[in-house]
Amino acid sequence: MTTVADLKLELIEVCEAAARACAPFIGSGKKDEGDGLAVDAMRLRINQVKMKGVVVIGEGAKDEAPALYDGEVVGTGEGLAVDIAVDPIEGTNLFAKDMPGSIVTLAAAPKATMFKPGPCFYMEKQVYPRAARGKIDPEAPVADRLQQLAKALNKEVGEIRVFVLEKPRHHELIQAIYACGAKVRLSSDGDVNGAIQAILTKGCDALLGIGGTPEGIVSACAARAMGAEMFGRMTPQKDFEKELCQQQGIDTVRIMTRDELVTSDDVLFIATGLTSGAYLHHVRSGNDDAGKFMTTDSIVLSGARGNFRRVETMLHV
Ligand code: VTB
Repeated sequence: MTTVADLKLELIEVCEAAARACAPFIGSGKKDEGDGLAVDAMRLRINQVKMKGVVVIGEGAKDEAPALYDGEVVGTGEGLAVDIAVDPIEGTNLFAKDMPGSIVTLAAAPKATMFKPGPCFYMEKQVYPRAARGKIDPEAPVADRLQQLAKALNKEVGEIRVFVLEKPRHHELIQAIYACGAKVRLSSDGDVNGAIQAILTKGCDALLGIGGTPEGIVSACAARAMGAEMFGRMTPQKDFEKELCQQQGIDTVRIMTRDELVTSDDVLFIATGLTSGAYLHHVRSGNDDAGKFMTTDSIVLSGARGNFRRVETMLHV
């Protein structure tokens, strides 16, 4: 293995294993049970991958959910040194309610190339497709940015669809988008899913708004792999988080570029569908003469020039 991208087939299996493990809880109304199973399956499989991996972006601290934790050493300890970012169930509410857009996600890049957000759990994100790269002024008002985007995509502003998390903090943003005549795709959760829709131009043309920083780093890996555009700014929301950011001198003003969020071109992003979505099927199960099987649908984005794979796996379990 000479590159992180070479690990793709093994790391897909990590995501698939997580998806199969938690699938029985899709639509069960229970989010923690599924999350725990996904985390355990992911941990078991990732520790068989030949790499010196460290989880630099885990989850859990924010939601106090079961997690692969920050600093956890993963892999067999041989081969390449790799930064791993994971979200075993991105969109646990969507998962529990069987609503579109819940995915297993994992991103990988060479050691020390992923930005470490420290105590800042929230990031203001802007994600645009490849055709808009270099053509959006991230500091400009939303109306101007939508104009720039429409021009880059050769569309009318009224044809632009922006993914925004449906949260009270986004009220003004949503009104500003409507005021331009553009459309908003709202979802209660899952802004990695929104970022991927924008990156692949599958359903949306942009993602705007404040979501989790871990999800932001994962999205930046996907954006870099596809040559798409992304910007991020640390925006602490909770009081304790604001205090910690201030104490640690975290810059909450400057907008970071995609290439600051992940500094290598050798990036890998994987998503496996849990519930149905704009670009992935949900986990399916069935029986044939060889017994019970489960089918998963994944996408793999790698390198920096837009290498895209779709992997459907049917496995007897
Ligand atoms: C964000 C977003 C995630 O949860 O973290 C959000 O990035 C949490 O926002 O994709 P609130 O704390 O305001 O609820 C998700 O939507 C799902 O984990």
